[in-house]
Amino acid sequence: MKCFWDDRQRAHAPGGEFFNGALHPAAEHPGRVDAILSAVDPTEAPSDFGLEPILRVHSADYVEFLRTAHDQWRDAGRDGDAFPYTFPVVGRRPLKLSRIDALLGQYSFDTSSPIGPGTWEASYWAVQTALAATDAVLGGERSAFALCRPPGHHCGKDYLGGYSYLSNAAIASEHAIATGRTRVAILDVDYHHGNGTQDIFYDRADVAYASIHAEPGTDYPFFWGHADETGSDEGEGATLNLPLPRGTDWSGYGAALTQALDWVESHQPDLLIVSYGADTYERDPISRFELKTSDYTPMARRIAALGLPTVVVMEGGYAVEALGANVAGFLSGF
Ligand code: OKP
Ligand code: ZN
Repeated sequence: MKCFWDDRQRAHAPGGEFFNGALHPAAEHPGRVDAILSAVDPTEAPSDFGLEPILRVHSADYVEFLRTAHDQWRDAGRDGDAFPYTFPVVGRRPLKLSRIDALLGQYSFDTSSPIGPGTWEASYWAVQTALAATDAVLGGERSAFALCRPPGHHCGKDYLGGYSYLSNAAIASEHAIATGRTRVAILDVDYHHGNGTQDIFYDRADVAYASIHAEPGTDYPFFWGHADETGSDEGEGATLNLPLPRGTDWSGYGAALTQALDWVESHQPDLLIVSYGADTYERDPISRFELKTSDYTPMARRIAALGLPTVVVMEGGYAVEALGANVAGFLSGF
């Protein structure tokens, strides 16, 4: 299996994330890729597909904000990473915002996703990595792995959050559609619901989104990922959410996976994108499922058994000591 990686993804190195009333060490840090690279050998570097595929998913004003936010933060005399502190939850409307603090609130939904000097560069190359892996599969490879960081499944067309800034999986999906595929399915097996990916394709039938994740009643991102979120308009029925309780182990997970795989198959996609998070692992520091390292190979085998051209895009996974084995185990199933 071809594995894609670009070293510029290390440029995002948040100093911390804010939750429970305090700044904590960032769970999503460059050490995660060191762990993965110790067990997986990425032989492929992405070429540069430019901004065009990004702008098929994200709004131009959001992209411009992300590209310049840290410079604006510095121009405002601030040190360190840029954080939002005020959010327009009562409704966003097209105001002419200029103050960096207003922009940060407008384009963020949480405080776990700081913008540092290298956030744009890393996010940009994460996207290019996902695009290169997708191109390989569209060109005939059965499967490919995109070692992406920061992850992407929480950010939307015009907002960041959940350690996500650009939607690697959504951009890869749109790239496949733009280059002639008719139907794409995204299977999201990260511990957290991929609210951003869901939001981007919620009203569309051509990109189906299925997710197995922790119940939003107990876990981040809280507001999305309920079983009754099934899509809207033309996309009605093209979203599937399978929330599972904390403590779920392979027996419970495997049953949900059967359901998700049947559903994916029924959509007859030309391409499958797997948003793979290793944070379902039993000792993940921010998650509460009970999967073991030995569960990832059978999990991947069952996905591979669909027989679809498949791009695996890296999302979360924070137990650094086991991350290499969990990712390598998963990939070996293909
Ligand atoms: C990103 B991905 C920590 C609160 C942090 C953010 C979680 C983002 C997960 N207790 N919340 O889906 O792995
Ligand atoms: Zn996650």
